[in-house]
Amino acid sequence: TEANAAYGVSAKVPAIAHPLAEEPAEIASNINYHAQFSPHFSPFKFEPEQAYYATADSVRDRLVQQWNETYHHFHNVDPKQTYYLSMEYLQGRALTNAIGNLDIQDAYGDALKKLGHELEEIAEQEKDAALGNGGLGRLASCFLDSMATLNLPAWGYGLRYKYGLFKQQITKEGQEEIAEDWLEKFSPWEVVRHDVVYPVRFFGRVEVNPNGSRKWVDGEVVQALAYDVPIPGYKTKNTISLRIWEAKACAGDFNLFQFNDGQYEAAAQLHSHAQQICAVLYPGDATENGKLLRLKQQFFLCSASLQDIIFRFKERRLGKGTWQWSEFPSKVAVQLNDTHPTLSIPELMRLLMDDEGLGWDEAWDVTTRTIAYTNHTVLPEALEKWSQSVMWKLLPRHMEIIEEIDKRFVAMICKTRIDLESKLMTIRIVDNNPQNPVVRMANLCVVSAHTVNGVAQLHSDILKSELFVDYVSIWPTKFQNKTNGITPRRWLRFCSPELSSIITKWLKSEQWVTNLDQLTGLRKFADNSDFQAEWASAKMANKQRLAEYIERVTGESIDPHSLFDIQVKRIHEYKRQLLNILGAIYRYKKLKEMSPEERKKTTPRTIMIGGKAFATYTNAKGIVKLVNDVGAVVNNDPEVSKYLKVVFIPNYNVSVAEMLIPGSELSQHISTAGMEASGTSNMKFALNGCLIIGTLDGANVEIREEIQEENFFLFGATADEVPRLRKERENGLFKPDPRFEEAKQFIRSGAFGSYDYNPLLESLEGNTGYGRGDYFLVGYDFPSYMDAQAKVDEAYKDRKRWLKMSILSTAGSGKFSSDRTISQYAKEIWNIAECCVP
Ligand code: GPQ
Repeated sequence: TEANAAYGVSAKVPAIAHPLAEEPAEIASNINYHAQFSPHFSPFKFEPEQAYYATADSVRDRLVQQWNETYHHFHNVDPKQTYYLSMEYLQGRALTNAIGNLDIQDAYGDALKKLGHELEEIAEQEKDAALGNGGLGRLASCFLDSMATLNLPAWGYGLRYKYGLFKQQITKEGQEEIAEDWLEKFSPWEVVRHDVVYPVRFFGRVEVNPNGSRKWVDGEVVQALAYDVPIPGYKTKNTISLRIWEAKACAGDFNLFQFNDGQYEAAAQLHSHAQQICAVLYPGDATENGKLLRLKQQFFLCSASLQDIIFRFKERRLGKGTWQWSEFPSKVAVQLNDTHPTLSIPELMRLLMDDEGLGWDEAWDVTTRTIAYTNHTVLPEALEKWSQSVMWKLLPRHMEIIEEIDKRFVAMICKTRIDLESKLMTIRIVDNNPQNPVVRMANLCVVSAHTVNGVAQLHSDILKSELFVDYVSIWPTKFQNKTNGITPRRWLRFCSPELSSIITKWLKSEQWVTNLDQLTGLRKFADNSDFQAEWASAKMANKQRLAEYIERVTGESIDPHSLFDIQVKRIHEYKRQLLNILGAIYRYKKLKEMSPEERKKTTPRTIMIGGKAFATYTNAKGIVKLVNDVGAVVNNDPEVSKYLKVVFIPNYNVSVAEMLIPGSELSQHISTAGMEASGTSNMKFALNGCLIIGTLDGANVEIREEIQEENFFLFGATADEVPRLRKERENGLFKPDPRFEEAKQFIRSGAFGSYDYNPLLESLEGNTGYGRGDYFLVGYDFPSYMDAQAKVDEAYKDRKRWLKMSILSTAGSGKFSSDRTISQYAKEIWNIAECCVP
């Protein structure tokens, strides 16, 4: 105990290893044990940071035990297993989630108190693991949580980027990007598997053997080293793996001769090539070099993961004597998260043919029965196309295989579907346009995968009726819908303990956490004034917590009694943050024109906007700048700032979302109809009793169906009207609403400073061309948006009505659990069943 005191830890708490302790006193001594015997810092310190790492080490002990058991159980049972391949995972923080899923929050809270710390405070020490950009990456993380919770045999594969998504700083110039070193100290949530290493080749050439077989040789070989992150299920032993690959040079690649000769850089050249691969999430692809690196990353993920999957298949089958390749698809399901891991298709073909000796037909049968593809966008600029010359250079054998797949597809069309011959230009995989010969990755996926799915009903319908319409006529049963979902653990149970305990109390059960449909049981209390009062006080506590956060990070003090109106997501023109800010500008102008008496009758609002802009996306950066400039004027206007504030929330990420969403009352999901594949934050807000103002786009359509139309503030054109509206605009037939003109004119007048907003304003003008003739229809939707906002203001004045709508939003959100989504994937695409660790 004297030593403890010397470490700054309470002398009353001994340092003893109790890896699976239940009692707070024992947990405290276990944390204390890690503080001393798993040292990461100099002794004599036990500040929140040291306490965080010691607590994480102690929680990890438990996870490792469950994790090993899960690994062995899957190995012994040898069920069909799913492998989710994704270039992105937005895991956020792990400590609170792990403690919550292990159901040990009270004991850990008490234990830390004994050590002089608060659990919430030390949890804030953790850096977000931001190995993703936005919705697609966060979806992958929610899916892992559901796979573990549903006891499914499933793993995730990804890349271990050294620098994840950049940190956003707001300066006078607008957004500035700063490298975010999430591994700066280290992550306690990963385990390096020194025994799991695979070679991954780049460049080189194809060698043809006398027997006609082909082999990829020479070039550069990099090692893929596995790091595993444990993913615990909620209140179950099952703990699955997210395996992320790191690139390493081979030991022999270091040229000692050159080094001793003083040529330090040349000596380490192959090392630095290897390091570049996992250096940064999605490096800018504006240059040829950038493109090559992104393609290298994609192939690195595919090749390492498939070698590992094949190794495990053989290992488990060998225990049973032998294996047949035809059994592979009954043991392995591979899900491609968008086209980013498309190279899995030719890589699996190559491994089967060139390494395992299968013929084309057999390899093709195995590959196509194994792989399924999820599409996440219909935006043309986001559909991946890779230059054929880059592909030939980097992956010569894969290009041969892709050309063969394409050739066979074309032959099949010519033989069986002459009616589609004229469509070949768009539906074949290889586009030989001499100006720009490319490989179309989505086409490769659709031709090769056994199942293709969209991520919301409307999106899946658009895929079938537009983007993939010709393929539907070839393979009518290949296409499915899997409406996205979110994990109710992170996105309600843990991020809003106050609201959660009220829900549990009134439903008299906590089963909603794993059976979210039970939330419908709240509908009968929607008018109950006791329930409403408890609901209102939980929401107020969350608003207050949010207000404190905003004050801390922006210096802006906001009124917790104003309507908290939030739009947080990546900044993109199709998501229309511009519509939001133009609405705010118009509101400000009208408030200025009102008398003080009139102002008092309005509904006070705090409009919060947050999100990151891609570093080279000029208009998105202009939007960030505009929001900040509008905030600077509005918030410092003594006449208005009591009734309106506009706050830009810097560095939006997963842990910021966990703070914002529970405290929000209105959220904006206002994309041009048909453009947002699904959206998933809309689900998080609705689940937290936040009302939605939105268009009939993505999953909004289904959310509105579930929570009833009277509880949703709808506006805007529908997806089927959009093409006609764009045409009309091109033909000069669009007459803008005067309110829209007034808002734009106000910006032009210099009301928000002298920054050059012309490029941004131009994007809303014209018929076509540079301005794109307001391609995203901000002008067309503006009046109905403003009308819907007026309805919001009215509804907020009626407390009881608003609370009822808020309760009904939560009550109607059951469908949007990722447990539902993953169960559907398991049954309808993967054909896998539960494999529960006893
Ligand atoms: N999405 Cl293609 C991304 O976040 N990144 C991407 O590269 C692509 C899609 C989003 C999409 O925009 C949202 O509508 C979806 O809700 C989300 O994927 C998950 O499906």
